[in-house]
Amino acid sequence: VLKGVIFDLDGVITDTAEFHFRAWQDLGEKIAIPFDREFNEKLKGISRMDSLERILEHGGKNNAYTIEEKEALAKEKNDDYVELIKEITPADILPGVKKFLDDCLAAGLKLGLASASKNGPAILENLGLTDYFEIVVDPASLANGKPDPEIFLKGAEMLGLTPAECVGVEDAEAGVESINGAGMFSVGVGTADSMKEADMFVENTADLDLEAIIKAHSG
Ligand code: B16
Ligand code: MG
Repeated sequence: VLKGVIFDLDGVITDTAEFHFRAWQDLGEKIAIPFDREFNEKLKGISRMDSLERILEHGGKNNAYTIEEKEALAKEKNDDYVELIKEITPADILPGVKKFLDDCLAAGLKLGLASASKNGPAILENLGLTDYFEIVVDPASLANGKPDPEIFLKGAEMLGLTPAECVGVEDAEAGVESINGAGMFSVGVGTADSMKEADMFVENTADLDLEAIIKAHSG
């Protein structure tokens, strides 16, 4: 029986991908590693430090910086990003998400957040959604980021539920892999191709339908 829903944040509840993209691109220009939107797709759901590693590898500069220098670069990107997300308001909640969250609560489901973002709580606050979530997994508490299952396993544990009693909602391939690895039913938001590993998918958040999900989960 479905008792909980664990959500990814970026790309599912709100679209901060554009802000991440702008902040990483600014940093990329400073260190002479240009990249486009297509490359940016590979950074979705990936932690801050792992994202930086991927960018450096993309520019053939994996060994160009010390750990301290990398930490300074990651901080520079985050300072930039934190400024950008101050603009977020409840109007930035993705289509249909508010209704879906209300439907979940009305059905007595517990809600959790499993975002790789250390800025998750601040973003929920700006969106006016803090009170919807019983728990937020602290990504700093994890040994391994997505695609490792740890974040979704921890979310279920914090809700006091088994993975089988939860569904996970994700827009990133690394995120779907994480949900599946946790032994949880995965709901993808994206194209048929990018969400081919998900147990079910919708193309748009507006199509998230709790009844359909409950049916498929008990399937
Ligand atoms: P921060 P999600 C992820 O969030 C983003 O998709 C990814 O682009 C970002 O690098 C990561 O959070 C870390 O974010 O730098 O704010 O800690 O999709 O897992 O909600
Ligand atoms: Mg995401």
